[in-house]
Amino acid sequence: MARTVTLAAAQMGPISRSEDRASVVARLLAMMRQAKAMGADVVAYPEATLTAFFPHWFTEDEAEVDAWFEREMPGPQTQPLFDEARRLAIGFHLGYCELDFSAGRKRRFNTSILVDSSGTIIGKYRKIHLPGHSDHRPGTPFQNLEKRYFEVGDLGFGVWRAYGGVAGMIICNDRRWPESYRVLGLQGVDMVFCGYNTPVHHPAAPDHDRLGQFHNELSMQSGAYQNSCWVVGIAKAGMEEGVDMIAGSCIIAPNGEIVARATSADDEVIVARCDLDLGRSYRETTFNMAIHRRPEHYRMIVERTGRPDPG
Ligand code: CDT
Repeated sequence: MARTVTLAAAQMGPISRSEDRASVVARLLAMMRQAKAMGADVVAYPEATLTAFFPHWFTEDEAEVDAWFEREMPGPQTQPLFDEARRLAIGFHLGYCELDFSAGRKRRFNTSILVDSSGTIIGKYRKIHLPGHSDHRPGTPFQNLEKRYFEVGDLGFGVWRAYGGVAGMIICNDRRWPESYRVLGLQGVDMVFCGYNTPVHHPAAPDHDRLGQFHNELSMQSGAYQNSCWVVGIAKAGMEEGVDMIAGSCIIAPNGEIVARATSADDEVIVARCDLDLGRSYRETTFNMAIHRRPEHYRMIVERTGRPDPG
């Protein structure tokens, strides 16, 4: 029997610093309804969906930082998303900033979840590759303080049986690292959800700026192709509090082709009907890992040559 699922990416336009959760959730609900009307089984929202991307600003005020985070999921302000998902019978993927006390101390993570069509959380991921810096750099047009505000995720790259296949999550900067997809690919992932907040301008390397959209697609297309899976890239886009963020949300097939792409830098829903067996076709031939992959040789080469001295 054919395994197909209709996936939607709900790109978000900018969120102002003063926009409250109720307003953002209203935007998300509108896109959830639109996705359902377009035939989607699952709607995917970006990284840190519920607020402006605050790691662009420095503060030492703990309470101010905590205000960007969710203490519970669902909480009173996000419960409507879960209720509407159940009413519409649609799954969703949501990125948010998580305040966690389960380890006996306060921890902050850049987190995403998978929710099934009954409104139940079935999977959670905490971002592993945190970009940027932890020190204050006041001379730059904006900062990238993820290393200051988040801990490295402690849940690994997991997969879950969901939406008719096997689903996994990565978050933004993770998409630039082949290991992220490979760990999921080794677990037979069919679809990977990846929300992102990516500025057009890279203050530490402005010569990269003109290639931002190319690198976005290059990373996700190669991740999809080399791991025989669908990848859904979901942007927070547009001019947000003076920071221009790339758009280009897209849905990528296991053959590496982009099959749907956003055309705006605002709230926009795109959908694609995804044949999960297209992934199986690549996984059983070109990228049959059991037959063709040679991990013992990768280890031997590293052991023999050691780590090159960067000079
Ligand atoms: N949010 C996030 O991870 N952003 C980073 C910016 C790094 S600049 C290359 C990203 O990889 O898009």
